[in-house]
Amino acid sequence: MIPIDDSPLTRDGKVLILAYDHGLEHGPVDFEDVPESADPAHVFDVATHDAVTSLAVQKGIAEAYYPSYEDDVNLLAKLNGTSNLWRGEPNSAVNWTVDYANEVGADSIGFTVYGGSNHEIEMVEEFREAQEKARDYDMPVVMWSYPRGQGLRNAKTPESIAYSARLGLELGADVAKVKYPGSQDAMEETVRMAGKTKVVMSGGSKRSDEEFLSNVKSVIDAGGAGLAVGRNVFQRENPERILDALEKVIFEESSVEEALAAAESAAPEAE
Ligand code: FBP
Repeated sequence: MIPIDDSPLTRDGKVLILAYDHGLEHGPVDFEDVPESADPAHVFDVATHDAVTSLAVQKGIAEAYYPSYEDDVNLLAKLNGTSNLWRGEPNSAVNWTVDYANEVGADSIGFTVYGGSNHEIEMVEEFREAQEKARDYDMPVVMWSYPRGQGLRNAKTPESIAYSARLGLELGADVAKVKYPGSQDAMEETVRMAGKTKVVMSGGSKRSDEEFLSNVKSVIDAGGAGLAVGRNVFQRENPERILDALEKVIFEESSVEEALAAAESAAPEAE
């Protein structure tokens, strides 16, 4: 890993990636609750919020929309990805190169590795190629590190999640994006295993403001660097409000209650 605290991916050493590759990974179902979230321009507008340190998208969306936002949004090029139509052993096609991502204007790259998949070997080799090329451009590398596949009995245990963070360190990721391991203690262990690699929590499916912010708070209290989140932001009617609260929890170390109160006074929730 390389120091990334001066890069556009971080603010005061912390990270808040807005992830928007769901149209590929999950399909239109993720846009049903808030239909305008299917429009990438809407999510690019959301990503102009000060709290967002980068927006993660796939190639097609970057090519089509980033030219209108390059002054206001930092771009994280999510290089690989697979649709939910694929039913095989977990794997992810590499959809663009680091060189091309750089041409499009990316500041950093993201790459999924499914440790435990029967495709782990090829995914790690593809990661190696991208990681080393990213070094030529001083681009931070974020590993979406998800233990998943036939070889794993239980991919969601704290041990598997700590192992996935460790894969990030071992393989040269600057940031490892992992699922929440269920408790602050388990998150502390995950952060410890990641060493100098920063750990961010993957947002997960939509939940209440309190529950979601409490998870984020426990990541920060455990020494994690922040969050890479999609649905818990763009599936809300008022994404700015949750971003206001996230800004408080991640960058100002506020409590959940303080963050919610500040967000409420800035943008009251509709009755
Ligand atoms: P969410 O915050 O919506 O969980 O997004 C994070 C993310 O990693 C996305 O980048 C990706 O599309 C999705 O989760 C993949 O989720 P999964 O493979 O677990 O269904």
